[in-house]
Amino acid sequence: MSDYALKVLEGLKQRNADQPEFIQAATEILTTLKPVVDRHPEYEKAGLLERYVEPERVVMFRVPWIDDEGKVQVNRGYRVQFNSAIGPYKGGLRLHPSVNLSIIKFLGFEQILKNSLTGLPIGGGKGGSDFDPKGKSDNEVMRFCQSFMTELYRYIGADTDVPAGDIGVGGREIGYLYGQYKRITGLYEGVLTGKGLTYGGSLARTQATGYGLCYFVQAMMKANGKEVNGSTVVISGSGNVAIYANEKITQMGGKVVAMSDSNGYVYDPNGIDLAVVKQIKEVERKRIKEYVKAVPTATYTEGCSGIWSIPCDIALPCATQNEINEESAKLLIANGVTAVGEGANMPSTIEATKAFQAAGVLFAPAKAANAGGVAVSALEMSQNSLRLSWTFEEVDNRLKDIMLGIFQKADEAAKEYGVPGDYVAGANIAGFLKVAEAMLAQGAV
Ligand code: NDP
Ligand code: 2IT
Repeated sequence: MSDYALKVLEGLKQRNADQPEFIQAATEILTTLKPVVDRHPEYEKAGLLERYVEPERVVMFRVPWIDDEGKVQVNRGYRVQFNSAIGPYKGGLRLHPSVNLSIIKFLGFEQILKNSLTGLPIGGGKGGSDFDPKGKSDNEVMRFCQSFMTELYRYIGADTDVPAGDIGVGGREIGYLYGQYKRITGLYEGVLTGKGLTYGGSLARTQATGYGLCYFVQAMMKANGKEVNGSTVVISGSGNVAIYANEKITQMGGKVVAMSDSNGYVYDPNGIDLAVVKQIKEVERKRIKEYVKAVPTATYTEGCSGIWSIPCDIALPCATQNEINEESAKLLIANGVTAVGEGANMPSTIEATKAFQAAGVLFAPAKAANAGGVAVSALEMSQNSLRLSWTFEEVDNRLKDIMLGIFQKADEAAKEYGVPGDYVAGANIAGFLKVAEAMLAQGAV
């Protein structure tokens, strides 16, 4: 690593010693930026990396809400506004009991380069809360969302910061958040994306992350003489990203044999029946183990990491961070995996990523491969500004072009900087160059 990047990373580790996920994301990025930093000695004088690793702003706040028994509950809310060099802060909100500052910072940090790769004018941000939506009634979720927005509204806006969904935040939550924002501010504006189609949402946003992941994986495989058609696929998770990755990969001729949730996984050698999964997850909000009641030929196994022991050609981790460790990666490699596409954010540990790359597995890193969601979010912002809605085909075609464009950028940057085929480095470098140039142009801010 260059002396400068190393120095910044060491400083970051000291100042954020209690933030392992943030350190992990920063280590991966700063390590791969060495050749860029070596070529641009002006970055050091401009304190560019020191500024880049420090969020422009972090907001943490109390979220009191009243449960169905009338008792007051309190959660902690976050919004990290990381970098606005190339556009207003943009990134999802996560509701999960594991949420803390380290997780929101790693997600916001990843988002800067992801959003840059889309080619659209969006900066990086992320937010959320340690609220657990599981087992809560619709009214409890609504009261939480209203209270969360009652504090958040003062920091966001269609031209300043535009949140969206992530784990635990889908159409229902975005609706409640939007209603409260409008009520407080009186503004009917594109302050959130992932909105319902009746109030400013974009067609194809629901599908965008999963579909985009498959477009990226297909482009990567094609460039390396391989194809999705005829492959066996394992997808972890059974939420928004996993479901629409399944839908698109199946349309491309792949067969998905396993999906999971945080309790366990189902294996269906005949190919997962996606209609059953959608009914369980999108309509009934139940557990994946219900699948075997509808499809008795399938099997359910407790524990989610076992899913990586199932032989497959393509693995698409679409659940959460660090869900594939080195051991799981080695199991996938031993069973002949040829491509890994990260639908979730940072689902592979650094050791797992290294194992895949050392074994010659085609590896599509999250910030490139899952950028389709935020890309269509940016298209939703465009439509809101235009006061127009595009057709599904129009949005989907733009999504395809954007994902192919991201693959090309990552591929070309990897070649130009001497690491051909390393899409991790390629994506980091291509995303970073645009942000760095914008930061330099705007002076020491
Ligand atoms: P959902 O809430 O719709 O689904 C999340 C899925 O992952 C569920 O199956 C959930 O299981 C599982 N999961 C969540 N946390 C854990 C955990 N700690 N351990 C094991 N499994 C877990 O979220 P999304 O599909 O939207 O998000 C999935 C991933 O994709 C996340 O990493 C997110 O950051 C990333 N992403 C999402 C985008 C989007 O547009 N939604 C865009 C880009 C990336 P359970 O129900 O049991 O909790
Ligand atoms: O991680 C992500 O890119 C998202 N959760 C989507 C963010 C967005 O603004 O659509």
